[in-house]
Formats: sequence, structure tokens, C-alpha cells
Amino acid sequence: MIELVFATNNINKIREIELLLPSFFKIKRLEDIGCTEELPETHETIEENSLEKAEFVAQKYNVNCFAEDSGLEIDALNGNPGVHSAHYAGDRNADKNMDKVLQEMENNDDRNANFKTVITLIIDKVQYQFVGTINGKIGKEKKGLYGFGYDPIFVLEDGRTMAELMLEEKSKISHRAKATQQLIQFLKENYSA
Ligand code: ITT
Repeated sequence: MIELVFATNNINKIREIELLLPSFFKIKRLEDIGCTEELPETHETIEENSLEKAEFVAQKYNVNCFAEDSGLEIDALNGNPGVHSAHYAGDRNADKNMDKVLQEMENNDDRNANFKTVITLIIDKVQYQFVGTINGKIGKEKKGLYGFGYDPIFVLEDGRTMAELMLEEKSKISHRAKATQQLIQFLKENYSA
């Protein structure tokens, strides 16, 4: 059994990742270790912020843990909202964030985008990173009721938005799923007895 703290305050991330984890994993939440504060995210890249969150929790609480930072990268917006995804329109409001993106993309024919997740694992004081991406296009309007964040405007190859996938389906194919599968593979190979 491997016990790891998942260093996140985002319940949607926890729901998606918990569905994938095999039973040799025991996930602890931040509240289980008495951490109720916002995690620091002060850098300009997803990789650095992912590491910053994991390091903060690993060092302050002396635990093995993993964190993830993720974002929506839009080609025509030079990779924005990217590392600024959570607060793109000023505060943590998914609707306002999507409205801002839709407006910025209004007259843009290049609608290519990707979601990216970088997981940082810190175990026995050593750091590892796992990256997952998924390509899609920015839709013209919001569609779908599931998921979170920018899912309603992220159109997959089959024409559905990410918000039209139920949790079970999204958690198998998403950027987060791809990064999590690498994390699981690594732990299986190196840490499961
Ligand atoms: P923690 O830092 O506590 O983990 P957070 O919500 O602040 O939680 P991020 O800094 O990684 O997480 O911000 C990611 C933002 O990117 C998130 O708030 C969404 O707006 C967007 N995002 C990430 N993954 C997404 C997904 O699967 N679907 C839609 N939007 C996503």
C-alpha cells in the first residue's frame, strides 16, 4: 500500500483521479493532514507551479505527495490562458473565464487548443513529473453539463465537448488521465511490493 497526499483544493481533480487509482494506493486529502491553506502558484509555467505546490506540501507537512497544475492552451492566443487558466477573467469563475476566451476567439479561424496537466510526485524527497495533453478545438459556444472549468467550450475530435462526457468517460481520456496513468505506472514499477 502506498500512501500519498494529493495536494489540491480542487474537488473535481480529486474525483477524476480517484476513479483511476488502483487499490494499492491510499490517497489522503489536504484536510486529512490539517492543511487548509491555498497552495502557492507564483510561477509563469504549469511545470513550475506544479512543482511549487508539491514542494510546499511535502516540505511543510513532511509527507510523500503529488500535486498537479493544469490549463487550457490556445494556439491563436499564444498559449493563453495556460498557466493563468484558473483566474483568467480575474477571479475563480469558470463562466467568466469561458466568456473571456469566447470573446477573444470571436473572429479567429484557428481554433486549435490543448489541455495540459503536469503532475509532480515527491516521494522519499525525490521529485518526478508526468505530463498529459489532449488536443481539441475551441467551440463557438458553451455546450454540456459535466466536468468543470473550460470543459463546455473544449471540442473533442468526435465533435462533443469535454462537458458532454460523464465523469467516467472524461477520467479515462483526458489530459489528467494521461498524466495519472504515467504516475500509476511509475509507482507500480518502483513502489508496489
Ligand atoms: P489546485 O491548484 O488546488 O490543484 P486549481 O483549481 O487552482 O486547484 P490549477 O491551478 O491547476 O488548479 O488551475 C487549473 C484551471 O485550469 C482550472 O481552474 C480550470 O479553469 C482549468 N482546467 C484544468 N483542468 C481542466 C479540465 O479538466 N477541464 C476544464 N478546465 C480545466
